[in-house]
Amino acid sequence: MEGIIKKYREFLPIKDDSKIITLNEGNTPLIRTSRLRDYINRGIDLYLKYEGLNPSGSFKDRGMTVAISKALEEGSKAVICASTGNTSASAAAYAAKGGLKAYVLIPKGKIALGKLSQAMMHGAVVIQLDGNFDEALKIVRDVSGKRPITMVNSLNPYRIEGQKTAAFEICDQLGSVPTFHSLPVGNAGNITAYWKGFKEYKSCGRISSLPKMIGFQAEGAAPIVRGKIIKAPETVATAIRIGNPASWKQAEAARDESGGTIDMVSDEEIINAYQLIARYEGIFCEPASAASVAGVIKLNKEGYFKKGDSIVCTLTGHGLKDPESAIKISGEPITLPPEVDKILEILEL
Ligand code: AN7
Repeated sequence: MEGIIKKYREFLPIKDDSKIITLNEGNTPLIRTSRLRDYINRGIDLYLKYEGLNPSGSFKDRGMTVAISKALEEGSKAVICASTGNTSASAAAYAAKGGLKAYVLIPKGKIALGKLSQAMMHGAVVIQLDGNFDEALKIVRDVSGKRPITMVNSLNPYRIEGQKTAAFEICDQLGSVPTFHSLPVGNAGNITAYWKGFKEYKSCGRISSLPKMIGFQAEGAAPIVRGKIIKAPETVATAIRIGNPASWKQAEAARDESGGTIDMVSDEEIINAYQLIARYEGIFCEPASAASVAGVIKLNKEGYFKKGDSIVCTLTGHGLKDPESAIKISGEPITLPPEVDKILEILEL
């Protein structure tokens, strides 16, 4: 099936087939963990939804195919977004495919290199701000009201519509509903979208229960957990370096309606999970994505899960987005002269 719009057409507000812009997003693997599960808790069943395998390398593509298709349907010629990186990469790619002009506002020096390279390669106008994501989003909201340009942040309802299809896919792949669904939380669009998706699948009878939604912010960027706007958010997980999430209330509703929780994890816990996912499961995700697993590790230590619980963690973005973080925590490679003896010495076999 080509892309999430064709696959989940009946759940999406697309009217004009000729305006569908897709890069064949979705249909990402749901991977059952073994070594990572054994490390955390042998009594649970732990799955990773590897959204880094979307065309631009993140879950944003599910929302962007719908947002860009609708922008074209509505006759728009240009799109704009604020971004910690992945939204800008996805918007730039889908705008390129759709022949739309894209403007992206990013916090200077605070987005991972891979994401910046994508936005630039796809021909977006990249505007770096001496400010953070929250300030960039405020400007984008202002500007899109003053000019004929479509905002493609998750305040655009079509983004949420597309992203909810990840919840459908998980139920289809699992053949059931997980006990818990774990996500990193930044601007809180994705947790809102997943909860909407699970609820819609239940109301049309495709599933008979709902998961508990568990979301994780970074300690230095945890407005929902702390109950107040964070003016200067900081975390190694730059994707979720957000102090005033646009979908704050909807995230709280997902948490409360599902009986889940929104908690925070430290940068150290994020980096630890980032490394464990790579070393135990062979899956490379970006630091923000690892917050979902870091959160499960944290709650597990508090005895939150019961024997037999199934947990799906969404790995929102690909590890190659942020090679600098990976290299920084991995230490120096070994340097040797090109001699067999020297290599044999270090093999430890
Ligand atoms: C890898 O690109 O906000 O809670 O501007 O890139 O829906 O915001 C990215 C967010 C998690 C948080 N993981 O999702 C942006 C942006 C990754 C992300 C999130 C983001 P939301």
